[in-house]
Amino acid sequence: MEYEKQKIDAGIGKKGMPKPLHEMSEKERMERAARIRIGSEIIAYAEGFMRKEGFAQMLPVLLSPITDPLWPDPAAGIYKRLEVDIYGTTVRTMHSMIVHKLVGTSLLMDRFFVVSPNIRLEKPERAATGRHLFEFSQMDFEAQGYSAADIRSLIERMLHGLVEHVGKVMDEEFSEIGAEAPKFGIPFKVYERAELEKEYGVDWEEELPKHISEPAWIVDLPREFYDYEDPKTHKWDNFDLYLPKRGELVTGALREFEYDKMLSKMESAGVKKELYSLLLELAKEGRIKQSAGAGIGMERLIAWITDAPHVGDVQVFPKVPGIVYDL
Ligand code: ASN
Repeated sequence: MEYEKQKIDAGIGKKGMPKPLHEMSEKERMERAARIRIGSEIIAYAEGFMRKEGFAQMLPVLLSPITDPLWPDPAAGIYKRLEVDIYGTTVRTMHSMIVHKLVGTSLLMDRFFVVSPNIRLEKPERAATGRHLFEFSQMDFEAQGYSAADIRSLIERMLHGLVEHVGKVMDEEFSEIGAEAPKFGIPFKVYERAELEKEYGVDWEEELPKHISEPAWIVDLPREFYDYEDPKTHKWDNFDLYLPKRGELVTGALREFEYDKMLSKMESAGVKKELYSLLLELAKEGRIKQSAGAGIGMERLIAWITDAPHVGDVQVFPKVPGIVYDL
């Protein structure tokens, strides 16, 4: 079936969009294959790194009554939420395993990670951003007793080691796509969100990537109930990592764990608290312990390192918002 016919009419042309395998030229297939091989090495390196840091790998959860509300979040662009009834219970396709991470680190083990497939039905007009997908995977991890700064430093070390490693072992693949692994120093620069708003206005997310030449942290971002907000200063102890030209790669934070704070944030954001009753109950009983964690968008990471025009170019079967391919 022609995917052109299936796409939602949002002014999205085929031009510049990742193609399905059967419509690609020999050269395009060679480039896709090189990116997939580099991606495979990137995933293996990142998983190995996390294990060495003492994180246990768990396998992903895909359906659950509880998932990430993705609200309030200035970057949210979901046009539809998927729910289905199974065994008499409504479950949702995974937006992110954030609540699973909070409960898992509180009740089972101090540190774990998961390469987690997430389904987020982004608005079709996001096809053209080159950085949105309706199915993607993030390396999502959480740790007891870590601060937000500890998590940022872990990510810096991982990315630094990662680019050095793939630059060395994936020589041939990089020359096939005519790219080089990015170079940068660590630690990354840290920007306050309020500073960026002053400099670039409310659209700083769009502007910042045009003005940086190395990855940079942005801290203090008002968003979902699970990120920690200082009750006195109202500063949020959370962060995003932004890439030059490409924008957000990572989000993470120190977490809320107290019942009253979570509840009042849900109420003021209009998030349905009934959907989070298990988490609230555990918090009320004092069984949620404070953790910190983050998620790294794997397709975005691979697309950056392999200089791919669109994040869908690093998926064997692209999942571009608004375009439903046969596979
Ligand atoms: N994984 C993110 C985090 O750990 C949350 C998300 O994906 N919305 O903060």
